[in-house]
Amino acid sequence: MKDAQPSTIYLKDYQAPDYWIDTTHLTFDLHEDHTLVTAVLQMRLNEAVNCGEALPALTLHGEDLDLVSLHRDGEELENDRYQLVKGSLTLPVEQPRFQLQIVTRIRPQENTSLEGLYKSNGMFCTQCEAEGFRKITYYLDRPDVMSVFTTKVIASQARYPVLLANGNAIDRGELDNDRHYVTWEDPFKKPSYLFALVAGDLEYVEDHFTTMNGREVTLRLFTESHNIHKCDHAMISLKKSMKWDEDVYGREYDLDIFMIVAVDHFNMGAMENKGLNIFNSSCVLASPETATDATYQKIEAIVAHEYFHNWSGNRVTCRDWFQLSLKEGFTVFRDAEFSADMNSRGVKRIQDASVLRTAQFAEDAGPMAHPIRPESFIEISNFYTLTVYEKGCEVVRMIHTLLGADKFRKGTDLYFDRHDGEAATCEDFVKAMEDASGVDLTQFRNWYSQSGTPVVTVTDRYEAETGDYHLTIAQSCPATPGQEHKKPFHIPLGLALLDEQGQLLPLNAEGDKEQVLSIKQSEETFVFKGCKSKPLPSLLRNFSAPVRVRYDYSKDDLVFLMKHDTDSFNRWDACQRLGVMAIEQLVERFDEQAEQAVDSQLLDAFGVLIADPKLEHAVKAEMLCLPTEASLAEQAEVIKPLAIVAARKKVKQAIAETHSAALLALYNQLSHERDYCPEAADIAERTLKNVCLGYLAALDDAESLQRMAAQYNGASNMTDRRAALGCIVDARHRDEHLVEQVLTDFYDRYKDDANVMDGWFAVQSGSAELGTVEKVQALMQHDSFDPTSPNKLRSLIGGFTGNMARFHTTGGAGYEFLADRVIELDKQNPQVASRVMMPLTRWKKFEPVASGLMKKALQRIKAVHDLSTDVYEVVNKSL
Ligand code: 0A1
Ligand code: ZN
Repeated sequence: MKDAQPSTIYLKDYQAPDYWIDTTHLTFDLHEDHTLVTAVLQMRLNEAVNCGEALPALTLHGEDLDLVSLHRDGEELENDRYQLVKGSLTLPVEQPRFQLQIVTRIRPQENTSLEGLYKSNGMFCTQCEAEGFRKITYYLDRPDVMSVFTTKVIASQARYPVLLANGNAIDRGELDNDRHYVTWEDPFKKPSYLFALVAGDLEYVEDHFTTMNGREVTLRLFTESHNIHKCDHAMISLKKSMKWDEDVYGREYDLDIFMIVAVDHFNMGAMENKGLNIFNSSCVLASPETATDATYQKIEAIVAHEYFHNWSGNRVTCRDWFQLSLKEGFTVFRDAEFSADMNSRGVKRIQDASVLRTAQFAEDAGPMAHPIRPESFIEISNFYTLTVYEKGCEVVRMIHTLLGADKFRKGTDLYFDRHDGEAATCEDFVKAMEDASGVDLTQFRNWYSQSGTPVVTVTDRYEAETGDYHLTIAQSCPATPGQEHKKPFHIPLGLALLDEQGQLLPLNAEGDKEQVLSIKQSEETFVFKGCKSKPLPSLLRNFSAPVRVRYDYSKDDLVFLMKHDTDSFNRWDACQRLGVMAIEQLVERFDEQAEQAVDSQLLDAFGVLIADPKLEHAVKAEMLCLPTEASLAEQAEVIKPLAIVAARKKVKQAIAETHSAALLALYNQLSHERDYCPEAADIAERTLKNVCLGYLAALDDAESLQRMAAQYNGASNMTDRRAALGCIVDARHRDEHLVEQVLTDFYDRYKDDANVMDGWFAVQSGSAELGTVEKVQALMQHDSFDPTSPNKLRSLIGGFTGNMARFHTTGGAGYEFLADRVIELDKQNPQVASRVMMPLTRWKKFEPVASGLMKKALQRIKAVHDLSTDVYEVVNKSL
């Protein structure tokens, strides 16, 4: 419990701090039942804020701390000289510069929230973003207070041979009682959220990187010894990232050493602590036998993301947490471009746009909708969202599009130059972009302050006599909580026009065949001259803005775009739109229970697609995937979960039956033995092969079952084994015995690997066939289920809540199960509790019965006494 009466914090109330902390000396004395933390802080009045006579009292943040002693300039302050209330320590100040010495006792062993200092599998580690440092010592735990940190870590040599903190190691030695210490010094000023410490029995792999100015950097990746063979991919990814940031942004690494530590218990993916990144082990460890292609790509992206934060986040940090997207949106953009350069650019764009349109659009349409720069919050941990990260990335991408690559680079150079060593704002970023480019971004700033997904409605008219083509573009944005009316956005809209042969038409006198229209008005019309017949518009090319586009495409139009468009994203999108139309048609008449035929145009189009010899494997694989259930739900007016599941399944089956021979031929063509390699071309082949396997599985016959079993048993890598496992589990109605057999086999092979076991839980709880609430409950009791591990909770509970067929099953048992878990988890780990409950917050969009039951489950959570601020905020905003 963080706060008795959770209060709302507003961006408009931001005030600079009264005091700065120039230096921070920390000593951690780590013991088995407690840790003693001694903090020595050199404090200085912030004269810019306080020029009055009296020195303001100093209030430091602190949570769950035992204050052992407090000294100011060497004088001990007894407890009548300071005030200790929940969450803070206030003391009088007599000099503009003074030293504080604060000793606190904390209990990392009992810290289940995984914020601050805690233990994971016997090792000590920290997570301080956003406000975890206050669980370590009393401090100005806010990102605009930047300090030079020195950290001495003392612990048992036998239990914790490795002692790490930020920066460079400057001293080490042995002490009495088998204890030892290492002192670390980080020369760069940083806010407390970037502090990190690790103590454990770890091994490391080491490599080196020579920077563009010839500096040697040691790279070390630490894990428990049994995982040491799984670090290669992360190390390669790190070196690629370091080189890429030099080449593309001119950014060089700045310390002598860069360290990554893998920990099993971690609330998020990873954390960019200065010089000492801490990673969820699932985002760093990989071997061909244990990690899928998707995991390999995730690792590459997250290693890059955290590394890139060294500049976009650490050297230039955020003034306050409302500016979170300043570092996150920008860094996601950087890592997305890195991944696009390392893999298939077209596919990366499709995947990112797909996540955004499915999950971020849903967030923007839900009760927690917020702008990428929120205006208020109760609990900042609830704002590490798809909106701040992914939409924030899209906003930076739009700046890139509007400025062009060269001016964008000038803008980032200016931004880093101007604000190096500072805590900056989103406004500082936009201003640097404007100043460096001369492009006016005044109206563009609405993207930072307005929430909701804009709707761009496009209509057109062709005048045969003149050859003029009129394209009218109107924009609007639905109301969102606290924002009834929106101002028009500045939207870059990628456009091309296709003639009847599928050729791109010149759009202007210069002959450009692609253009980015700069849309600023609520409605505007563009006229294109010299068209011999009515062209077909290719709109929002490369997903040039995070908006919904409405244009009245006929099915013929979509089939035409699928074949002829030169933009991978739009080819894929045409395919998705066709899929949505076909599935929605069945959903609408689901209640009538009448036999309905699947749209023949879709079936024909998929036939052409499967046979297309020229299409890149990776793009073909994406295009062949029908819209997901989640994306269909997002696009539905009212969500009918069971109808969506049934309709989608039926369409998939129809595609499989109509094109079984071609799918099988493609599957066979792609099934050849070779050594595993996580490179783009190989990944694309495996992905396409497994998409085919998925369709063949939908045939639901003995032959395909055999094929899946053969792939499972013969797999030489986890990608193929997992794909087959998923198909087999979903075929449970055919062969229950086989399902049990492969699940047992998988368990026996991987039971000692926590990250692989996450997948074993997820595949069961996420299965339409297997994942009943009773099954999930039983799995929670399984020996390999660790209820204190966020990864396990996410796999099992998250797998289940994403299982549309089962979570929304009649009677609401799934909702009640989730409410029970949230209530229970809230005492243990509020961040995870508030995240897993998100699916319930969408209750208003569901059909009446489901909706009412979801609301009831939320009300039960709301009625609980002493909710954490995390769950309190989400439940109250969603009811
Ligand atoms: N800054 C990290 C994400 C992160 C945020 C919060 C955390 O704990 C509450 C942990 C990690 C990133 O963007 O990767
Ligand atoms: Zn980040």
